[in-house]
Amino acid sequence: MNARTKDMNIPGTDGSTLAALNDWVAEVAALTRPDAIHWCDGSDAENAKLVAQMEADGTLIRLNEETHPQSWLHRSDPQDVARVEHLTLVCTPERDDAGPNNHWMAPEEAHAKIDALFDGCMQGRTLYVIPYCMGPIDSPLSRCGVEITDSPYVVANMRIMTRMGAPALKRIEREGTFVKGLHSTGELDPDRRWIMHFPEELTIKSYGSGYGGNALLGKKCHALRIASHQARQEGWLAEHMLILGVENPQGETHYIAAAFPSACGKTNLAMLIPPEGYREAGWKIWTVGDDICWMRPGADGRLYAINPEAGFFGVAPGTSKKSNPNALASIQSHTIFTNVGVTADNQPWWEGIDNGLQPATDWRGEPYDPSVRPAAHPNSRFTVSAKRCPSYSPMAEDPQGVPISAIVFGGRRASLVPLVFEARNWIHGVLVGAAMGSETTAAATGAVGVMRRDPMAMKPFCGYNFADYFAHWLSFDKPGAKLPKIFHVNWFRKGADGKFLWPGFGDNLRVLEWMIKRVEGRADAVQTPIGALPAVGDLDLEGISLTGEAREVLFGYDREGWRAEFEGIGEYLAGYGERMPESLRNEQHRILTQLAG
Ligand code: SAT
Ligand code: MN
Repeated sequence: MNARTKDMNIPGTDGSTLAALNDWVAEVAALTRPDAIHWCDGSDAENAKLVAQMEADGTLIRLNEETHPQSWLHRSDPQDVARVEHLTLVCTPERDDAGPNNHWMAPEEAHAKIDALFDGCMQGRTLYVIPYCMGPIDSPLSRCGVEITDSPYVVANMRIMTRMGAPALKRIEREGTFVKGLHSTGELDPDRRWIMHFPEELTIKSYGSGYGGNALLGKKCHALRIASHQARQEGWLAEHMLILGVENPQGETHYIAAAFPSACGKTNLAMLIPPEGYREAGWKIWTVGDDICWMRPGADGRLYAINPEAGFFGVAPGTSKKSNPNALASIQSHTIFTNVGVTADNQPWWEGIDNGLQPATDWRGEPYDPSVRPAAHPNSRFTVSAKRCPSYSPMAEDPQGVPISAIVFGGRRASLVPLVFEARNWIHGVLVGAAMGSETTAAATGAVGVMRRDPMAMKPFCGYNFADYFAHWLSFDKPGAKLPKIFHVNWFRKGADGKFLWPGFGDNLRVLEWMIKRVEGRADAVQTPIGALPAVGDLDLEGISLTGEAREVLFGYDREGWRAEFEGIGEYLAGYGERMPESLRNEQHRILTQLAG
């Protein structure tokens, strides 16, 4: 315990055998001046106590115990419902190391700004120390961190989303290193809010928000922004990707990692239920993860992936028995719902749940009136353990990870982009990822539905300069590497009437099947400048009917439109200046020339 905390007589700063951890807790306690310090062990008893306390003070509202046992509703501050990208900073000594893709502040200035907010902010509150492990506790691919927070809601969510408590602390003490995450909900004032990252110091500081991606520091802050920086130094990849296993009727399983921006259906794809004909034939989908993927080359040259998370923080609206029965089954019990509506008998309710019930109260706690606001906030969420998911893969707990056969990039594109295409090779695949565009969603504050470049779905999450990030991706292409094939998909193409042309959901397996056959060298494709596209007949479309327009645009490509797109991609890459790898600029140029020729 350091001198200052001893003077202040704050007991409990020495909860670990690791001096570096005790010293940091003491330092934070001296700054934030909590009434008490609690080291989380992750036990059921600890959780029950915290939940009871939150029920008593109204932070959590118990839902219908008969229909939704051990489930709670949390209503956040109405001004605190999504990630705040404009207040999220990467604080590297050199501005260029954060890159044009990040908001930046010099570390010294950033520390001073946020420490002034932390000063005394935990008076009257308890400081919780949360040791956590991202990934299976015994995996060499996993990494640990400690989050300090004054929010019991954060503790309860971190317990579901990470391997939290005593086993994580043991690993941290053995390894001696951990990512430091300091969080306080502060006053929940949007003008006193920052989410700051100090990659060189393996440190995160977050003040003034209790929302998921801003406050559960193991998730986007550690597992993506800080981890992407670590991954670059250590030769691996930290990606905004779901991981799923596709088991064919012969019992062989291929694992696929797929990157889509927030709220573009990663959870739905990760938990896909095969269409009837496929199910009868014996196809199965195994869920490994729905949001984050850490991959590294194995001894055999293939990429092996783990899901660093232990739970799902999924978007509630639109989740139904039809769209995602596995998610719905997962959240029948032991779930924390945030900002959903409730029925008169206290069951959770959201737009698109399609269960025949009606909401009585909206997410603000007011009587439901559809002319005022939707029952559930568009970015309302459920937090649930991955083990509750019927399709959860036993391989998700394998310390060695799963071998990846295909990487998929995708976005929300109403026009131009066909259903699926395959990259020529790794360089082209990296360009496909780098050029990704998508329409914005409610997962971040700001306008919804605006097309923006979101390379590899990492725009809000890459902890360093995108140009260096693309170079890092390219570096995996070396002798002996057996890299996955790279594909691009678009489930969101619309017809002239503004309606989606592809049925999506379970039928997306038809596209995955084609990819796997391509990996195995058993499917045809049509070569075009943008990549290899299936002909309509190359996909199994039995059991669905597509309009003539759908067949034409989902499986075709518009040369003129793509030429304009590639000009835009060229301008986008040029925005990164000299740091942009030459091979990527050459690849863009090569394709543009073909499209123009
Ligand atoms: O809020 S989170 O960042 O955790 C979820 C998301 O936006 O993907
Ligand atoms: Mn996400």
